Amino acid sequence: MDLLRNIIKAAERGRNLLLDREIRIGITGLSRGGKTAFITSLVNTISHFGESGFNLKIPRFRSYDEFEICYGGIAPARDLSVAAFPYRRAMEALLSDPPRWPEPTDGISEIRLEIRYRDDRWLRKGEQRRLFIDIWDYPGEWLLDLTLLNLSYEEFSLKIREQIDKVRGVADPSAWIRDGELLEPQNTVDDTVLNRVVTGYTEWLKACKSCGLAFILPGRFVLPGHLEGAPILQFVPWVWKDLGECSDESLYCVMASRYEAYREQVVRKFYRECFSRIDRQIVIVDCLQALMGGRETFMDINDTFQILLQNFNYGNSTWWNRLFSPRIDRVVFAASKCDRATYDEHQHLLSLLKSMVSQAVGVARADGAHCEYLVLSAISTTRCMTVRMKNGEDQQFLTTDDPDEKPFFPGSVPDVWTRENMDFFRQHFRLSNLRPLSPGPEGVISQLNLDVLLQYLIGDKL
Ligand SMILES: Nc1nc2c(ncn2[C@@H]2O[C@H](COP(=O)(O)OP(=O)(O)OP(=O)(O)O)[C@@H](O)[C@H]2O)c(=O)[nH]1
Ligand SMILES: [Mg+2]
Repeated sequence: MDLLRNIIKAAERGRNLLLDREIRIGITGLSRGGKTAFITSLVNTISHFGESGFNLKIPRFRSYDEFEICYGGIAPARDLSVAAFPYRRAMEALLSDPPRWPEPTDGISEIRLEIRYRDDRWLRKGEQRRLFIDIWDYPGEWLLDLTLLNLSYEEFSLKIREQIDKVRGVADPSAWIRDGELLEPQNTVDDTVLNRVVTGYTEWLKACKSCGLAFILPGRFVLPGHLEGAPILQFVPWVWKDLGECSDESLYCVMASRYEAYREQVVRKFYRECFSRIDRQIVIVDCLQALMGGRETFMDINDTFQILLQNFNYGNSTWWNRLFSPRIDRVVFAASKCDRATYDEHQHLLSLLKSMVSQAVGVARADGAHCEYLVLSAISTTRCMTVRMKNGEDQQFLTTDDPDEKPFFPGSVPDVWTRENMDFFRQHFRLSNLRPLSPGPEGVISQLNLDVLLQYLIGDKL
């Protein structure tokens, strides 16, 4: 019976794919980058599809009117074994008084959206059709683990050794490295010493994270989820003197085999669940935060995304490879949280984004994917207004919902990153963590450029 059900499910999926009725969008973003806010905003916008006058709120999603979209909403779950994306909880937080941000994510969740529209293809003219959109959310800390998919334990250790040298100035690793000198790699495991080194290594990763660095590996060390305390997390990269032969029971081999188990049972499973069959991708980058973190953070993010994107399949998508070997044919690189700058600074923010992900874009383009850039605010905290000053010049300011907050100019965004620009930005830009604007009685989240994104990501799929 189960077999029959699986066959029917597979056939249904094949049919949906062939008719382009299903699209899987991969959201790629580091921890606190804005993934959950983005998914919440996307679900919110799509849930209002079909309401009278809603087209005026998303004017640059041209396909909306062209295909007479008449409905959008959350569809029944695709996979009953995966947690549902907590959309209702996120909306409750935004609708509370004062509005709150959705909680940080601590596990994998999934949501399936449905859009109904009119088919204009000649054989089916006028018929109503449906497009399903599948999206996954996950803790940003786990994303980087994908870079481990192709690294052996030795290569992983080497990467961390290089990273130590790069970031020594901002996050000091000397404590766990000193403790690690007591490890005896050729002897059997001494759990007490190993435990201390693992704890020290984890503390160092957390320190790197709090400095805004992106290269935090393995991700489950800082956010273990249900693996808290499991032996699969009891290893560290070998960054001490080179070794000769080790027996299978030796500490070194045990750590290597735990790393292998982590790679296969944790990382590969995560990849399969969230990324293995995606058609379109959005790469979310919090450029302003990275700029605040200084040169190391900024460079680190560029390197990190470049390494990360090497783990995805890019290229032209044909019906054949959609079915058997899906590829990502469109990628959007989005500078998130752009509402923290005035509109006239968005062009600079865009240039900054381009320079920041230049290497990563190269990876996707080289394989034939089409790439776009945009600035995005998934859940705005401000409105931008223009004021005519005494000297006759126009100046833009930001306002919020907070009556105690006067209109303010947060500062200029540099269009190229040099050390001087970065220092100036860090000293003068006001990068505050403001409350989200209330979605109001209509329950529509205030966002910027989501319509442009929708046109690019799904406009051609209707
Ligand atoms: N101004 C502004 N801030 C935002 C926006 N989106 C997110 N933020 C801020 O960024 C924080 C993190 O956003 P999330 O969406 O939770 O980030 P995430 O990528 O899901 O983070 P993890 O779940 O930790 O991986 C929020 O709590 C807000 O403070 C936005 O569009 N504008
Ligand atoms: Mg999240």
